[in-house]
Amino acid sequence: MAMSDTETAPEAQGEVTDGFHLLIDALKLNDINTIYNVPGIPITDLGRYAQAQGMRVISFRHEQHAGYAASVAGFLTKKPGVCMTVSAPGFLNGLTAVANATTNCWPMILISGSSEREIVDLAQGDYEEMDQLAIARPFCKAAYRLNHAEDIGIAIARAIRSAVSGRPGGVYLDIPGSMLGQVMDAAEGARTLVKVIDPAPRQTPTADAIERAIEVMKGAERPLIVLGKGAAYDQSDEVVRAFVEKTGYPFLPMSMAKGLLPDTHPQCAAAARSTVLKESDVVIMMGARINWLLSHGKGKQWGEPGSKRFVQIDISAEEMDSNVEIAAPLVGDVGSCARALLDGMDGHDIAPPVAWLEKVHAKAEANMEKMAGRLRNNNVPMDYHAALGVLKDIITDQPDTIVVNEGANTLDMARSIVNIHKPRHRIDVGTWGVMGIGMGAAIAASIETGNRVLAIEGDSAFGFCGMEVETICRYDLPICVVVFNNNGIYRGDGENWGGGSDPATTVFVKDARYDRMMEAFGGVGVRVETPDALKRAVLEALESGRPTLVNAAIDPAAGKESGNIGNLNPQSVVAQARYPQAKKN
Ligand code: OXT
Ligand code: ADP
Ligand code: MG
Repeated sequence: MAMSDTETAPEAQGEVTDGFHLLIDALKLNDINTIYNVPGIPITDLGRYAQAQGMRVISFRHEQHAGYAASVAGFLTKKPGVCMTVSAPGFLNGLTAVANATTNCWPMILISGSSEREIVDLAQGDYEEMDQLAIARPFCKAAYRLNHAEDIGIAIARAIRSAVSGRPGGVYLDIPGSMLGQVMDAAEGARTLVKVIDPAPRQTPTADAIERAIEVMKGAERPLIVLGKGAAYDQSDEVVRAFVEKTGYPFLPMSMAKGLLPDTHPQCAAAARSTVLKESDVVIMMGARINWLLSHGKGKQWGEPGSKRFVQIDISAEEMDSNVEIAAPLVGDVGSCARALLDGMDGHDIAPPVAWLEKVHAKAEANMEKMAGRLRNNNVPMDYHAALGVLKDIITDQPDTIVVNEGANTLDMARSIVNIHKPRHRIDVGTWGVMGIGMGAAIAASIETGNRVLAIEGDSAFGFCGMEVETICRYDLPICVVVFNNNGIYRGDGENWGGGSDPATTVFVKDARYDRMMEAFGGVGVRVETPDALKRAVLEALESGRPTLVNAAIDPAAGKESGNIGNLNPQSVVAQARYPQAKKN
């Protein structure tokens, strides 16, 4: 409604604020200064105002990637990453990322605008109508709706604490559009804001629990430490390192814990994975769940049934005994538990037998030697090993570069070939093995750390999020994306088993020019066919800091079905008899 000349605008009275500005003030008060965003009704202006108020607002092309970016920001910073979306479809797009964040135990807050409550509740067909709060609940750690401007302070505080305390996770905050325009007296509004004090309190286990763990360690003949992404998240890097080194135990990093201690550390047992899992007798889990990635702690991979005793450090008490018996549960944060163990170890002989260390070392050396032989080849077309050998050397020389990695073969081979040297310098598909996290992760890593980012992407994985190269160019981020282009999912040489003219279900357009996508938005695109050309292109990208996409042609026949986890595919007895091609897989 137009205002007459005699009326005074509320702003001119100088004493009012509104829902938009209280929300921005509440986030800033809690040191949240970045929003990962996709604009639209009813939150377009909220993004504009946030930018005007000095926040960093990074607008994406699709909410899923804004959401993944927020969740990765949460992992990297221990503060909830914030994603902002429109109602119904935008909310649903962002919800995947909240669910993924919760699954990975990463703190994030999804703030979605929502439609008129009265209309939604009577199902009268509003613009983008959906009962978002009810839908969000099963997918996140906590979900709240904010109906009144005066509740913004407490709602943001509640969302932050829910996201980061205990086991971190995704939180949903529903913002009815009408709430944003609600007006309040400015001084009164300021008094409603809440600064969250000690949002994730440290938690130390009792002396008894520590003593119990030391007793288990004292009896160990073949001990092992497993480091998980919960330990990387905790940011107690020095204490963890001191603990690992004082024990002298071999350690096995889960994929996103790589670099917590360097992969080149003499105690690193990554290259002797099967040996240490099978033969160890005492296993100390530090911020790692005994889930599918560790075969649930059972089966052939873990040796004789009953041959292990577990010590488990986890912030979540319910994680204990989830899959196997835990002989010494330590419920607390990784840093406090490691510190208490370090102190408790004094005066006890927990040194591992030399024969065990020698065995692990010998196995790791043999595997690394075998691998080294495969990394320098000039096969045409390139295989994964040749391409990854180049990237391994580059990361060794430039260890501050953050590696993002997704795909199947591209993921599994990069994980074992490319050493990581610093904590939280590898971001990948996480607990769900989700494809499409790559560009969001790369953008968040760049925004949150300012470091160079190298994203090593399968061509399928890249396809889930490729449009975000425009976002990379728009914000001029120093990200080099290398697409391992083998023309398909797992392999590029699949056939249509029905013999028709449609392509196989797993193949893409051959020799697609992904490099031109980056060029379309003003970045650098390069197509390479040899390890030397790959090396030159990536070095130039990291040197210049310009957004770059290197389209690396990989042998379509080099990959395996599902990479290292082909055993998880269900088998059809009928297929073996009916389709001759099935035998190849
Ligand atoms: O000890 P042994 O002898 O056993 O040897 C081990 C180590 O000791 C050794 N090693 C080393 N040797 C030498 N030197 C060094 N440095 C070294 N380090 C280790 O190597 C071996 C193996 O070690 P590793 O890797 O540690 O051990 P392993 O046994 O593999 O570990 C087991 C796991 C389970 C922990 C590990 O495999 C793991 O972490 N796996 C994660 C797997 C995963 O999550 N995969 C992604 C999902 S696959 C599939 O679902 C895909 N989809 C479907 C889809 C998805 N996911 N999402 C959505 C939204 N929609 C659909 C799709 C579409 S993948 C995919 C696309 C794939 O195509 P792309 O084109 O993107 O990719 P390409 O395959 O390249 O074409
Ligand atoms: P990985 O996939 O690397 O094995 P997971 O995601 O399975 O790791 O496990 C991470 C575990 O870390 C979760 O069980 C989570 O509760 C726990 N965790 C998260 N943050 C902390 C922390 N600060 N201290 C201790 N444990 C934590
Ligand atoms: Mg591929």
